[in-house]
Amino acid sequence: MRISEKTLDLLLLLLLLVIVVGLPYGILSYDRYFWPQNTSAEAKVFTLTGHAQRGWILGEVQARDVVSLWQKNGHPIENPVIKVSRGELVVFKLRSSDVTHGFSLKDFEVYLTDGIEPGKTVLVSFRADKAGTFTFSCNAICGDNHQIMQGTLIVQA
Ligand SMILES: [Cu+2]
Repeated sequence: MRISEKTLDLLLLLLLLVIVVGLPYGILSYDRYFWPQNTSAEAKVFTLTGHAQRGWILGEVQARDVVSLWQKNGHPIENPVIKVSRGELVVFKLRSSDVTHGFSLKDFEVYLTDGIEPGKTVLVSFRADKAGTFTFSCNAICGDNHQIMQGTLIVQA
């Protein structure tokens, strides 16, 4: 049996639809697949988004939203302060809204070597086993504000 051109067109259209619909779904399930392995129910999870001018922003922020957020908050750089209790398992979900950033929290031996590329999520976790005030920073030179791209982790006893 000969397949008519119209049928072939329809098949190609269907194939295209499957790809267009399936791709985002595939990416989402990929994200989900990796997520549970790296966390546990008791973990304290924080999302940090890096921005070359704005520094670390608490939460997941898209590049297009950074400027309006910045204008709303006034200050160009307002470093995030994260509070946890001693003994808690802490997970940072690290994102970038623009260029490749890095992450280091020396006091807990957290040090990224591969960087945080835009569009990807890098998970780091550690046990907050000592109380105090600690500084985390960006360890990939990302622009003029790289030196002040920092945040504070407070571990309460
Ligand atoms: Cu950076």
